[in-house]
Amino acid sequence: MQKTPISSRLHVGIFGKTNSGKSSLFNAIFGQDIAIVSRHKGTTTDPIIKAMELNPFGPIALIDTAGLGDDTIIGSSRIRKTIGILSRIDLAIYAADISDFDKGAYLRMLKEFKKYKIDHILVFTKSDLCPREERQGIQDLYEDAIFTSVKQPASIEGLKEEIGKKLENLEIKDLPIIGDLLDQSSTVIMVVPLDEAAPKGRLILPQVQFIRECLDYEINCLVVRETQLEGAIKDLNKIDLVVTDSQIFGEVDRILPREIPLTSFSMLLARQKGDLDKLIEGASYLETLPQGAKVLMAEGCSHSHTHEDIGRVKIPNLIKEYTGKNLEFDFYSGHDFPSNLKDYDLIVHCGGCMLNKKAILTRLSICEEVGVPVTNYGVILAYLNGILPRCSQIFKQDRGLAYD
Ligand SMILES: Nc1nc2c(ncn2[C@@H]2O[C@H](COP(=O)(O)OP(=O)(O)O)[C@@H](O)[C@H]2O)c(=O)[nH]1
Ligand code: SF4
Ligand SMILES: [Mg+2]
Repeated sequence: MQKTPISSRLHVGIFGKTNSGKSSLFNAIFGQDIAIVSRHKGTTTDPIIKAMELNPFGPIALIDTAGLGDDTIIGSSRIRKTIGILSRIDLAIYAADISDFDKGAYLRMLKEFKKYKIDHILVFTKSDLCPREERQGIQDLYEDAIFTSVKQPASIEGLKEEIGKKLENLEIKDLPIIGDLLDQSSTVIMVVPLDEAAPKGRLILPQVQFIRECLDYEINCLVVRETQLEGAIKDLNKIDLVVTDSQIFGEVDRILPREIPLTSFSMLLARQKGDLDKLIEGASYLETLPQGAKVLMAEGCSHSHTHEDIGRVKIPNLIKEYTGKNLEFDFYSGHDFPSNLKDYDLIVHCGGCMLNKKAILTRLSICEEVGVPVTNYGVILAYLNGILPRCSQIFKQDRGLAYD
């Protein structure tokens, strides 16, 4: 079976001061020695991220970070990376050395967790080094804390159980891609262009996930190229939805009779992983962009060779043509966001297929905080093709579920 991609896993990050036992905890939870454990401070330099099964919860991504409170010079760049991880994680573990607890450092980190809306578990590590009475005193003060020792496997199992419980209760859960939008036995046509951007001999991950979900929810799914679409429409008695790649929106919209609902993979993914309403609202700002406005094209990762020209060439050209304005475009890719977001009038983000839901939501709320409208590639392409209302219709039907 295909492994759950990192971007679909809930992310759990381990934080704390250097030498507090973070890497030891990471290895113990993971069940293998991956991170380097050392008596010397600052051994873990870059965050380590590993996919694992947390039984019985399911697939997660576990992250070991470099310590905070490091007084060496390289420490500061490590601290930036550690803080950068906060924008991606769903749950934090704060590792505090029981024999050297720094309450101030814990409270400072707690502020960061609050800022990024992250629930956390306080873990007192190395509890084998602490006399029973002393431990009791700490337990009285921090009732929810967990005590671990890598020398006592049962304590690690207890922590894993607590992680599972916290994750179960998280509000951030991925919606299905399609399963909650259509009834069982509905029929959906999926249009996949085999242009030069399509990888040889296979489908891309969101397409595979889509088909798998149709099977899970017992939705009938027919996969066609755009050249087969007309024939497929004639052959089928009933079509409940057509889902297309947004690159061929215009063509599919022309072929498809009005009464058949249409949407795109990117809109389905935007709803699953982000805030579709906010992205739709963002696209409408195209109407009010002033002459000389600055637009940021932001990509979630730097390995987007297959669709490089969409963000760098196609969408900017379409926007210029649509608005008739002289606009300035900047391009940015990577895990962080640039610090000068305020300088922009509009941010157009990629689909974020390599980002987890928390990372996307953090990016959207950063845009909101600085007051810059944000939309994404799929939504803006629908808007520019004049078919956004048609493509968002399917999300507006109130099915008594998360979206109305
Ligand atoms: N006795 C004891 N030592 C531990 C435990 N966990 C970590 N250590 C030791 O604490 C030191 C720092 O551990 P490490 O995991 O590298 O800390 P990090 O800098 O926070 O990643 C190492 O010498 C570990 O062997 C524990 O549960 N019990
Ligand atoms: S959509 Fe964004 S995150 Fe996905 S491959 Fe392209 S640039 Fe990377
Ligand atoms: Mg370490």
